[in-house]
Amino acid sequence: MSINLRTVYAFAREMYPKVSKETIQYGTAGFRGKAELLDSVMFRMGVLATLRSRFREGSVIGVMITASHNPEPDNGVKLIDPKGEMLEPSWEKIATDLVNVSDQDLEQHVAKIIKDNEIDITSSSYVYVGMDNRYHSPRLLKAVADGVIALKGNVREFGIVTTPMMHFFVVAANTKEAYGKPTEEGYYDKLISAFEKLRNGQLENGNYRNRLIFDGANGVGARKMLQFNKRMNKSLDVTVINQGVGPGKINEECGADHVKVQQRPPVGMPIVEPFTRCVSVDGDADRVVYFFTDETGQFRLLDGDRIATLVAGYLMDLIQSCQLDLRLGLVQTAYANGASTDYIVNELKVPVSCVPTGVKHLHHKALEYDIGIYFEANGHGTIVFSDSSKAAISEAAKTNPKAQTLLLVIDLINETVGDAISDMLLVETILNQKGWDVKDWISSYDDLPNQQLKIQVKDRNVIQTTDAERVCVKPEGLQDEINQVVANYKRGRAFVRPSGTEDVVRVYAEASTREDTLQLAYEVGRLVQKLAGGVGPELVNPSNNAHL
Ligand code: 16G
Ligand code: MG
Repeated sequence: MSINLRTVYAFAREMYPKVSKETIQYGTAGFRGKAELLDSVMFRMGVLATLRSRFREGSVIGVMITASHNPEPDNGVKLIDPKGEMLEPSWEKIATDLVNVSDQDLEQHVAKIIKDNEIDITSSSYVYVGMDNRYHSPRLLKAVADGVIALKGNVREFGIVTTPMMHFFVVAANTKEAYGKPTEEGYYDKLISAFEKLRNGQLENGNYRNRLIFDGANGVGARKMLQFNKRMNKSLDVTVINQGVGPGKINEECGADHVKVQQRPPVGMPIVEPFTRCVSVDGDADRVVYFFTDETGQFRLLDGDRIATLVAGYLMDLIQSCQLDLRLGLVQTAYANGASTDYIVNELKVPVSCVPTGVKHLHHKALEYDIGIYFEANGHGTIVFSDSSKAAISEAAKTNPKAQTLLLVIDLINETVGDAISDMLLVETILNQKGWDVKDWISSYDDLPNQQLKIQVKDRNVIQTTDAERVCVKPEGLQDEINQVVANYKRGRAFVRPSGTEDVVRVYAEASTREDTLQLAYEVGRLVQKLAGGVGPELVNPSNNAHL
């Protein structure tokens, strides 16, 4: 096969010229931005995916087009590595450089990537590409596909799928279908079959009711949940709201991010009995949170920390009853509620590690355990099982029914990445087996009140952190001042970090009371404004406000 790199330049110049002069960066969630600026980025990512596949000796590389929980005008793209992980960090830099070169320099630049990485350009390459349901996604998908074609790679288009489905397809293909069939039906079959076997015809148990409201965020998750419904035959009774067929826009006033950040239900909620289980996923269905309203009408959230603790307790019990000697660990970020960490360490006695924000850090750390559970408080997470733990569980399953249950649980989990629907099916399985409703679930511990702020500064990179973002090392003196402020609050904890997805500094605070939490967040926010070049309006002091 001969490849003429001129073709890449010709495609770029004629069809996907670079329109934006601004430098963009491959961040924690790939490239994100306004959709109209992304055509050239997508084309080049098609080119890069093809090169990456060749670099990885013909393994399938995935490309997902989505802006996740962002508003409708945005879109984005991320690459999926052969084992379903996020793109390797050294290639993030290659990706950033590639999208920022001019059209004129593109041909040379691609030649340099090929040379530097000793890529055999004549070898085969396979790229899978999928997209969310934003109206500009099909146009951007075509640009990715053209990037693959320009370098004579093989491209397979999956149409509208969730992000975790794309990860699943990539792993299924690269394991020669040991993980499942790399098709939409293959994905449904694997999850539904495990779910129904685990339910074993028992649809209700104790306080557990077989009924659920599912907020699809007007995104891909809604469509796919409807597909699950068709195939599940009411083994789970799910009502899907915010289906994306009405005037509502993706993530607007709905979805996991809205529910978690605003701490209130999504639009479109039907009137339901208090304590009805409700679930919100984000636009590409890789995040999930639960919520309900209590008998006084108060909104209550069950976020990623709650899911992590529920799963950790359940798996710990299963392992112990199978008498398996497996190391189970839980991975969180600094955003995990302090009460959840205390509960895991003191009650569940499961070891916890804390890593920087971003799925790749959590996933990587979780791989160190035999069974690694990871969740961000925002609802992104999954569980990974080492090959040796799978072998031990399979062996035990020959005689032990609990180990058989554990094997089905493994099949129910999408280990490749956080998967809102798979996580939800797991939570439903656990609640059903325990005979729990949301009241039982939420009563395992009390969350500490917490508050987040966004602070605008001249340059957010002046903030540098260490110790999984819990300690700020630059600008000098800021951490000392934060420590002094925090010391005044009972169970106080706070940290600051530059966002990886927005041009802001984030502040997190928690303390024993709501008032203290708001005050602590305010004081830390003020410190950031003072010492890290704040440019926004002055923060409002909540204690002054309370007297107004
Ligand atoms: C991205 C990350 C998510 C993280 C969030 C933090 C992935 C796939 N996604 O969405 O894990 O929680 O960024 O955003 O890694 P921030 O840096 O703006 O706070
Ligand atoms: Mg998402």
